[in-house]
Amino acid sequence: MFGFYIALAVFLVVAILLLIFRISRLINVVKGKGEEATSSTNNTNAILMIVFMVGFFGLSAWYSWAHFDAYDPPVASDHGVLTDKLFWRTMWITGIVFFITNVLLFVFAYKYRFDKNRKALFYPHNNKLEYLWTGVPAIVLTWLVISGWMAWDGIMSEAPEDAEQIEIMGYQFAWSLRYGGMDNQVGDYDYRLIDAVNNHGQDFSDRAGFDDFQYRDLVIPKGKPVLLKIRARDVLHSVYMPHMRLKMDAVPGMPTQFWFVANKTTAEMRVEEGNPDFNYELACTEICGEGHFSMKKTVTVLEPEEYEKWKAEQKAWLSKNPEYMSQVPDNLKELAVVTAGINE
Ligand SMILES: [Cu+2]
Repeated sequence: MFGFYIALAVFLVVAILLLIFRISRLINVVKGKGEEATSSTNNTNAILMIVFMVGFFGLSAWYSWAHFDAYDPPVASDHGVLTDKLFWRTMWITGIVFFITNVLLFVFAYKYRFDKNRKALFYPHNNKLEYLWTGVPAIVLTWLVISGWMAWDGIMSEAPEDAEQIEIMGYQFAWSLRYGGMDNQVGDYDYRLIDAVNNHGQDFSDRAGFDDFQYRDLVIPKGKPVLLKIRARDVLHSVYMPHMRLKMDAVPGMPTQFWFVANKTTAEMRVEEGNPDFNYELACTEICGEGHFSMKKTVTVLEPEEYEKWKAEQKAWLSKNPEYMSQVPDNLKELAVVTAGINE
């Protein structure tokens, strides 16, 4: 509500200034004062430049300060620490340059407005200045781009062999999660095998899928690589985990992936934030239809031993849906029964 009042106040001030400006112009036109009219227009414009500058920087500063926690959630992944560092470095450098150049822009527009007694200085060229303002930005930007590129290269590299594989599939309007099970490998799928029960279209000729299980939320271990295998069943969705600094589109027909290492458990973050109700979250960040808002999942980060214990308690999808044994090739049936823990 406070924000609304400020916006309203700014709007009213601008409206009043515009009216004053317009009335004073009209008075000058009626009085037939051409030159004075120009000078009064210039003065009004010059003052508005300063008003806009102060208003713009004031509101930006207020917003950045008041809502800082909302757009800077605490970081909880290894690569997130690195991308945060890159982000803030870039923010400081570009922010300072932005501030200086824009203050100069507005102050100069104010200070050097037309004055019939002042003659402009003709200053066509200066090689030193050209070198300086071409060279310095070129070096700084190259440094920023290359350090960002190297970080991206590391983040997008192949996931380690021992990564926990979890398939996350977006559809209108939810996420569905399939875990790799004890072998950490998510089994193959084929969209043509999707039916009302086999929602991931799991292909039962792949033995890696026999122990796969589904769970309603994302549960991951701390300090261990997790590989999200991302897909979409209908339209474009996007996996977003702000605390993990993770975002990757889920594209129908084009599997994507993202691997990361969480470095703080949910319990640790609850203590750190002083909030016993804290939970990491996963959301869809691609407007994918009218139910987009409901594509949210809780993410639980556990200590590695707790995670292994939780994983061992989960029942393979095949053991919960044994009728799909008919899709398992004959030579793998025995293996499937044992791996999926059917009839235990
Ligand atoms: Cu979505």
